[in-house]
Amino acid sequence: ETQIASILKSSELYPIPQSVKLSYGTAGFRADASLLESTVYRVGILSSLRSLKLNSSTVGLMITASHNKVSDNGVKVSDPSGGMLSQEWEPFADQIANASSPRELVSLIKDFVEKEEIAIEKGGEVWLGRDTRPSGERLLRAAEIGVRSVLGSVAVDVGSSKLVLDGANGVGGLKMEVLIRSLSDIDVEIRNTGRDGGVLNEGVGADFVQKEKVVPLGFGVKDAGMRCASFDGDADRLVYFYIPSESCGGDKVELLDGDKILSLFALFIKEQLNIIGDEGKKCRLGVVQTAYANGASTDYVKEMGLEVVFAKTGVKHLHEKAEEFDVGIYFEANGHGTILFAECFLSWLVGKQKDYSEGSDKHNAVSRLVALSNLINQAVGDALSGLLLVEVILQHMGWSVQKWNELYKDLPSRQVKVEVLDRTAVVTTSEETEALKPLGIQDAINAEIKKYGRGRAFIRPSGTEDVVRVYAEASTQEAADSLASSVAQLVK
Ligand code: NG1
Repeated sequence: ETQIASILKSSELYPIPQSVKLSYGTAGFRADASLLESTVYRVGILSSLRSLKLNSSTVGLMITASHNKVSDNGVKVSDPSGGMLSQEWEPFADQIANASSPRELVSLIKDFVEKEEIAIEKGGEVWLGRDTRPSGERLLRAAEIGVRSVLGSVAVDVGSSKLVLDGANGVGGLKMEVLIRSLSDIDVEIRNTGRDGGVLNEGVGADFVQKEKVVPLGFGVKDAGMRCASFDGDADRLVYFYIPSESCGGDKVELLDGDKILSLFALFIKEQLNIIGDEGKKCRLGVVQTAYANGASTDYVKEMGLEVVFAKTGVKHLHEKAEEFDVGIYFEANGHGTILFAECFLSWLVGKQKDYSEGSDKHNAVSRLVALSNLINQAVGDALSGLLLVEVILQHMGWSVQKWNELYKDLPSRQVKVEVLDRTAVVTTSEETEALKPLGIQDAINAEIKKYGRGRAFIRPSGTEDVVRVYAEASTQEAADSLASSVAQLVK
């Protein structure tokens, strides 16, 4: 039942175009790229089933229209041998590609699964690839959703996917242009370099994208589904985002902020320590966040078994606390952070690199951690090294930005700033989560918080602008907005 519901739900996203009949031709389906999303999504489902039929062996799904014109695209499936999909499955491909409704699609799949005696429980594995056609990213995403709508099946993006970077019209974009010339296996398109007259941090950059949760200038629906990132003006902050395909012209983004970057790093490091085994598990891996961290991210890292401590806003405070761990990961929600390795833990790792035999799982895990410690900027976080580490981990996991985003779902939040005559009138506790002055204001804030499910809010004076900042979190966006605005009223 949940399997059927999963396919019904995802197929709603990919309605079939009117009056087009598609057939699995000489080398898969080919058509004008604008007609192919529903077909590629359905071929994703077929590929998962093919993998399941063959004991979860890896099946390939390739998006290309080969020598045809660039506005065309296509999709073909390879069997685990590397050769073309067995011709016996082609009629099924034709049937599902042309199924006129989600119900008909589900019924065709059900009949086929029974006929072929496919055990659906195990989960299949499909590797996704594409050529350089601009429509490829969007179609690859459709394929991924198709593969994963067969519950338990995994889609591995084997690379070639481009990152689009917003340089905030600042120094980071310019330096990134130089850096990528010396790198292989990474394809980055840089926008907002400042050369075309754009203004520093104006409608662009990490702070804008994180606080407003909308696309920066120079980005739009044409980039739907693409993996995008923003630096801030001096390139010490980094956030990722993508434009959801269902946004239909709106300017909203799905934001992957500093908390999500921290969670990805924590997961990767934890995995390597697990591979090292009992000795690895002795490593004190900890996380430092501020009161601005999304509550869902804190829950996520705690569930992973990591220690979480809180520091005052400003990386100098986080850095200090991260130094207390063997490996300390710190990030502000705005995307400023890094990972610190204690000297003695690093020498232990280097020693182990010599002990373990080359090519063994443990040797690989230790080597990955040593490489990570060299890649990341341990002096203080910088967006360039942070971006390279995110890219490497995503490639290692075979993850898309959408898959990464699913680590946990952010609790809706809202930040506003209030201009006041004297911001020093607001005095907070050391963790900045409670206001001690003006007298009575915290009680009033608490009374507001109580009105909302999963409500949380605090105020603090900015250390960089003449404002008092208000942060609010709640179970819906409307509730978070309304809590933020009523707390802002109390500050005025
Ligand atoms: P203030 O203005 O003190 O909130 C802001 C950021 C800090 C830090 C500093 C330095 C927020 C809420 N605050 O500090 O995290 O990045 O600027 O740039 O993002």
